[in-house]
Amino acid sequence: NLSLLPKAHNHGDDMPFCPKTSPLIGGPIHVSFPSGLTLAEVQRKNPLVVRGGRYRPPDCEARHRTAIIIPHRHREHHLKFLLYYLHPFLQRQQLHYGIYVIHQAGNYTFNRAKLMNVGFREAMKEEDWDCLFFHDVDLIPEDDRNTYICDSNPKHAAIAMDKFGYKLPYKMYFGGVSALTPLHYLKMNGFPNNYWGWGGEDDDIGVRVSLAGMYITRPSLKVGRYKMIKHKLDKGNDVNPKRFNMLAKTRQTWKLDGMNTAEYEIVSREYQPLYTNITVNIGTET
Ligand code: BGN
Repeated sequence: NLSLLPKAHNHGDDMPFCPKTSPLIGGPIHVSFPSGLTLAEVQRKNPLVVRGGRYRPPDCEARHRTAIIIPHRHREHHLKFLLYYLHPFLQRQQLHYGIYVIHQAGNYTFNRAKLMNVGFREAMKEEDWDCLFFHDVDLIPEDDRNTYICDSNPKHAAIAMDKFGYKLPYKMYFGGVSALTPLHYLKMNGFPNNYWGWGGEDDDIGVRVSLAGMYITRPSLKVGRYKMIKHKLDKGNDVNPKRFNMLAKTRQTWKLDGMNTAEYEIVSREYQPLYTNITVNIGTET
């Protein structure tokens, strides 16, 4: 009797598409940071997440394939909370998704934007993602309706962060969390490789969007809400004093520096239960 055989999770032709709006999403999420939380606990709560932090809805064919790219160094504590919230959040949205942590090797000054270039290239080698979310490790989305899918133009998702009083700090702000399709990303030659340390790289990226003939879309203030996990400026991520000069030149530099010139060496690629960890040597300032 065939009907007694266990039903394999089959992603063949016979699965219906997921509904356009997931029936599983709610509204605001209450975000707190439970002490004593462990990655093992997060794993236990997300039994359908497979090696490398990948997931596909079990009963329907996802309409969207989203990669989350998280630049990282010495923030294991933040990463744990982000994974705790992000996995169930993305599953409620019925996405096919994967989480990539891009870990900068060594102790040289941090370079957030270059790590994003690494994440883009390495993630696209693995799967045909149709949307990439470039995500700071310390920002937790606070509303289920903040859908992690791409728009027809680059999207700035972190429009309302608690540390800025749930408002945009300035009109051109493009920091925290943004979402681009591979086409958007390549059209603007990715992100700059030469912003070492804190500040300015997100503004440069915002300028690239418009220089490449695109514009920034945003969710509503009510939906694009994020809680930031409090922290001090990290060691190895000093404020970049060159950022003003560099920003003034983006128009001259964006085609000469970016995805087309990103050079790096992969140190390791580990498929952890809740994320893919790519450790990379991105060199130093020249
Ligand atoms: C801005 C920074 C951004 C940062 C936001 C929010 C600069 C460039 C000089 C104009 N930009 O001032 O990188 O994300 O604050 O903290 O420093």
